[in-house]
Amino acid sequence: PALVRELPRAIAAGELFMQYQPKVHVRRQEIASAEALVRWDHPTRGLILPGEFISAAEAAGSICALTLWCIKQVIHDQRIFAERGYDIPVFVNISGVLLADSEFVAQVCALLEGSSAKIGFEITETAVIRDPAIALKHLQQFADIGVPVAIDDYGAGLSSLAYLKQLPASELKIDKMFITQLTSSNRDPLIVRSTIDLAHAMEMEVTAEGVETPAALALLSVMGCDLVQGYLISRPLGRDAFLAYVEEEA
Ligand code: G
Ligand code: G
Ligand code: NA
Ligand code: MN
Repeated sequence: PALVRELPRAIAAGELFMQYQPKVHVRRQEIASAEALVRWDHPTRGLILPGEFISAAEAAGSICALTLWCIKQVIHDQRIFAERGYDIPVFVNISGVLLADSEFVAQVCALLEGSSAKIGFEITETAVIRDPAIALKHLQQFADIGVPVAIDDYGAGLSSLAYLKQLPASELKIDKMFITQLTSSNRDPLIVRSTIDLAHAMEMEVTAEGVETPAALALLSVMGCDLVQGYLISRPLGRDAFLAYVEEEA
């Protein structure tokens, strides 16, 4: 509880920063987009990962301010990528709490509508379950202003085909729990292959998260997976290290 009360101060003091993890297009072998992940460089505790403060921020009511800061920071960093000639869409994680928050959605739409920033959102299906009608309305508003939505951690939570059927999403991210043992498990390849086929039938791109080995990448390629993300390709990197990665790959 003490930690999350420090968030407003931390934001003002510039202790938060974003890391970027590339998502690579398998067939084209080029970077397609990146996922933005927030980190907190705390003056006494050192580096704190979002697992330690996001759910507390949701409970404390500071997730809206935190997420707006993240989006603005990503827009800022993306402009630096663009100045170097790299036009890279960046996906920001959005908590379920915020999908029910009309004020948040209005502020985000005001920020992004008519802007040249290429921001997408990653949401989990669990996020939609709280109040599906409102969440779907808000997701449609994002779609209407050209903000792509990716379904995150697919298969790991309370996945329901009833939600998949309705969500206006253009990308499905298969949870890393099905990928990290892809080539040593009997069932994971069956689940992954059928999920890829299902997503393609619904005209969605598929990302595999947690790709850690060349063998997994090779199998995903055969299965027709569109995008890969994971330690094999790159860990999440700070802005300058990410830019160096992008320049190296170009
Ligand atoms: O690298 P990693 O520890 O960052 O991510 C842990 C979890 O934190 C992931 O589930 C990720 O989606 C979430 N996360 C990372 N950054 C953000 C953020 O800016 N907002 C929200 N809501 N979740 C985030
Ligand atoms: O819930 P979400 O998918 O947003 O969480 C992403 C989390 O997965 C982050 O903590 C990120 O650092 C981590 N991650 C990214 N790539 C890999 C990987 O290849 N293997 C593992 N185990 N974790 C990864
Ligand atoms: Na995510
Ligand atoms: Mn995920």
